[in-house]
This record gives sequence, C-alpha cells and structure tokens, in this order.
Amino acid sequence: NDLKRDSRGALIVLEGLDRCGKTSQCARLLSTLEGLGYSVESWRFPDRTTGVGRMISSYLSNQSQLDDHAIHLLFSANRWEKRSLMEAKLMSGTTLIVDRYSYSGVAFSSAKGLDFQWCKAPEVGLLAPDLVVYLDISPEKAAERGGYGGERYEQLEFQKKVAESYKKLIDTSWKTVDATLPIEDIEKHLKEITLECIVECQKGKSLSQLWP
Ligand code: NYM
Repeated sequence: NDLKRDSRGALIVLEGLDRCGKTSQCARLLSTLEGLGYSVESWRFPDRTTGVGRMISSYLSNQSQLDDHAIHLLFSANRWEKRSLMEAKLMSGTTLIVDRYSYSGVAFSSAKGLDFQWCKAPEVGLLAPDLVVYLDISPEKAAERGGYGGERYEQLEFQKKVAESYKKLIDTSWKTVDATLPIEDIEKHLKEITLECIVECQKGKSLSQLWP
C-alpha cells in the first residue's frame, strides 16, 4: 500500500552484554519482518568489513594493541562511515535492525574507566534509533551460557562493569526484554514492539540525532 511505499523505515537497535542472545534475535526478527513483506536489513556494529572495521577486528582478537581512546574513536568512526548509507536506506523505506550501536560504544569504553561524557561526544550527530531494545541478562547468567569467544572484553569481571555502564544509559524510551526467557517468547515480544515502532515511523515520526 501507499503508506508502506512512501514512508520511511525504522532504525531499531538491539543492545546487551556479550552472550545475551542479540545476534540470534536479530536474525529471527529479520526473517519475521521479511515474511511480513517489509523491506528490512540486518546491520551490525562493529562492521568489520570496512578498513576501520578491520582495525577494530584485529584489536578485538588481540592481534593489535591500541590506546583506549583511539579504539573508542575507531568504533565511532565505524558508525560515522555508515551514517549516510543508513540515512538513505531509512528514507527509502527500509527498516534496519542493528546489532549494537553507540550505546555499546559508551558502555564498553566507559567500563574501562574512560569518562562517560567524553565517550558520548563522538556519537553526537549520528542517527538516533527509533527504538532501542535492551536484552537484559545478568553478567553471571551470560557467563554460564559459555562460548565467550576469547575476544577482548569477554570476561565476567569486565562484563559486570559493562552492565553498570548500560544502567547509566538506559532511559525510559528503551524497551527492556528479559533475555533469560525462552527464545520464542523473546522473539514474540520483539516482533510486537518492533511492529509498533515501524507503524509510528510510517505515520511520519521524524528521524532525529544523538543524543536526544
Ligand atoms: N564494542 C562494540 C565496543 O567496545 N564498542 C562499540 O562501539 C561496539 C559497537 O565490540 N564485545 C564491543 C562489544 C563486543 C565487541 O561486538 C564485538 P560483537 O557484537 O561481538 O561483534
């Protein structure tokens, strides 16, 4: 219908600790929305396919060392290099399901001890999500799931600090979903809140910028 064709897509971000289940839920949400006939793409940050992304990937796998500030700015630059494409996709009606965004940037870097406001600064002017879903799990439960891949940051003590940083970022506009529920329940919940958000965007909700 006309509404579907002429209106913009929604920018939907999933956030959470490592092993919270974001990546599988993003995949499920993508296929659900595709099945319903929506134009939708699944994105993730860091986007390891770009030049900056390859530097980040090498840092995360401990193949290179970088100053904490420098890697923080690279994560941010990795979002900036995708900003115009992101806006073009949204304006052409495509909904984006994004696995991690600026909130991960702030949560992980400030967990290392970097100043919270300093961490937020390079994100100013990036597109603000229409919906942020926080997949909530305790660091202990996440660690029990095993399969920490051995990348930098994937350790219980550090994840506890990341959880504290996320708590400072969460505001009333976020939707928190209990990440320990059965996978199908999480999926159903995500589908509902996502569809609500897509409808709002179709009705003309305007795209805004960080930090609102
Ligand atoms: N991460 C991710 C950051 O430290 N800053 C960021 O801006 C982003 C987007 O990278 N442990 C961290 C969180 C993860 C790691 O992400 C890689 P993933 O989702 O495991 O590929």
